[in-house]
Amino acid sequence: MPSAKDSIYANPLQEIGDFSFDSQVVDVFPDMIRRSVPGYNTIINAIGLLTGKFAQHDSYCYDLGCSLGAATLSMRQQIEAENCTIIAVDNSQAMIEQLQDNLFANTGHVHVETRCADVRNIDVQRASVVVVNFTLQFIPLADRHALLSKIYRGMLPGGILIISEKIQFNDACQQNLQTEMHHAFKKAQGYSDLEISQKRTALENVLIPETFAQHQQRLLEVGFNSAEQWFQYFNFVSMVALK
Ligand code: GEK
Repeated sequence: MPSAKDSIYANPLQEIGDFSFDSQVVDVFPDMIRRSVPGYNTIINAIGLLTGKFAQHDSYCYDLGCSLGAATLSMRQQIEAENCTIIAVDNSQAMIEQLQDNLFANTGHVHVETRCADVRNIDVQRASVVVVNFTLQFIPLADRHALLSKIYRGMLPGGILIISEKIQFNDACQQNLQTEMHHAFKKAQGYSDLEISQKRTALENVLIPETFAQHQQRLLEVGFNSAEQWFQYFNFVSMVALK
């Protein structure tokens, strides 16, 4: 997906409001996420490979917090199971509208249904694959358990949940090191110190990271047989949980 360059935080802002997924963000989103999330492309590719293995006949594959559909398109490419539908959900109207254009330009044999909705309000059913790629971190802490429990209950036996998150660390030295290295990653991608610091302020009350242990414990609590990390690049991880 071609994208305009992200320069939203390049100039000093009088007041930095909370980050939101509006049309200004949509226009630069592919560039923004690739230059901000270490390992993003690797994770998107792996989501396709895992979906190819786990998608079952007569089932649904969900992409929750799908943004412009990078994971959806990767899943679509790899699904061989018959009668499998991808359900792509995001509560940003601007994201869903652009996703619909992206899907129009992408031909694939797997049907994709888009929904503009809050992931907390949708039904999950007959799911063989559920992807929550950097979305849970934007859900209020108090709602995360209920959301994952609903996902678990809506999954078929043998199903997989792929969940990627920015994480934090209990150990202060690790927290400082991994944060510093994430900023080094962003600088190497061309972001200035001002852009990094203004974006951090905008995300402060919006993106709430947890530790890997908290994620793992919750996934086991809601019922998954196992939950492990398959990828980490500084303070960004991707996990797989099996039903
Ligand atoms: C990707 N998965 O490219 N309900 C629905 N959508 C939500 C909610 C909610 N309650 N809260 C946030 N979102 C994508 C990247 S971006 C991650 C995901 C990032 C949506 C929000 O509108 C946005 O599109 C997405 O979750 C998070 O693989 O920008 O760091």
